[in-house]
Amino acid sequence: MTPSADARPKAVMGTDMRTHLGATQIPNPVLTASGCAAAGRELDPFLDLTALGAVVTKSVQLRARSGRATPRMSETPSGMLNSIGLQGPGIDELLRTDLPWLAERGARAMVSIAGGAVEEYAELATRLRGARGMVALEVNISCPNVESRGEVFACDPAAAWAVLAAVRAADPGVPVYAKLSPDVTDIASVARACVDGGADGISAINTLLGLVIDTDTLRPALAAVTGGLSGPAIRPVALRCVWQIHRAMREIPILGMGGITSGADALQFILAGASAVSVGTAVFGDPNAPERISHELANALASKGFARLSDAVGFAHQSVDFPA
Ligand code: RRO
Repeated sequence: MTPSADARPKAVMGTDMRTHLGATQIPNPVLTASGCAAAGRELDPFLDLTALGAVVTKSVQLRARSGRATPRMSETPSGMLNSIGLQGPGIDELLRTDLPWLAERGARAMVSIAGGAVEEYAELATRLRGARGMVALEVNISCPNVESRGEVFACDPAAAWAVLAAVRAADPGVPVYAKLSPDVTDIASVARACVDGGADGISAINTLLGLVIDTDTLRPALAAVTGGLSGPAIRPVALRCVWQIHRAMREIPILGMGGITSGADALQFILAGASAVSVGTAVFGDPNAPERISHELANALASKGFARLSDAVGFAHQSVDFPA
């Protein structure tokens, strides 16, 4: 249920919530997560899009795509399984309607791009160069619902490097974040390959590959059989990934996500090493969640004595001697 206006927590005066996406400063560390609200219009009646760090748009491809067959969503314990399959209008339509709509409202856009080949990512980055309102690119190399696992570039450091190097060459100036999959043995080595390729930061994590079987039909619940698991069920996995990436590369900014439903959840990601967070699955139950969580996070930071968000980034690593 959406909290009433009066019940919503208000930010404590004086908590400095400013952070960065690459070199670009943003006023609020809470962003939407790609895929849970298209390009933000659905959320507009419920929150002030301009107050968020950025709206992260649904991963866009070169051409429009209808996505996977239905059913393509299934509820799971503390989460959700999806096999949307990159449904979307394609880059032409995003540039023609969605990005101008966000820019006219003064909302910042972090544009998520996805492709089936390195060249497609490069072409998308080229098409988006200088797009009004775009503050960063999120390079989605980890969608679990692609035609073949060979397209999950984030499962192979060399392939991840190649995508990020191509995007960096296509647009040398834009802040670029690589979105990674938790379904790997060593996420820190994939993150390092992305940074070596030219990424400014890391988005962690995408959904985990999962399966639900319907015990009435005795068949998989999703038409595509497998799907991506999101929601609070994956939060400890996401937090572990953020922790490992921060431990490996302390200077690299991380956009943390995975089951964040409250300011306390967001604070965990900040303490693990994220300098911003994305809120995704929570908006299905509470479309005001990103705004609510940003106020709750400010209050949580203030109550722990942090005058600045930046002072809390990675704080939990202090005096922890374990290697990973
Ligand atoms: O569209 C999807 O099926 C999808 C994408 Br692009 C993604 O990155 N993660 C996910 O769980 N679903």
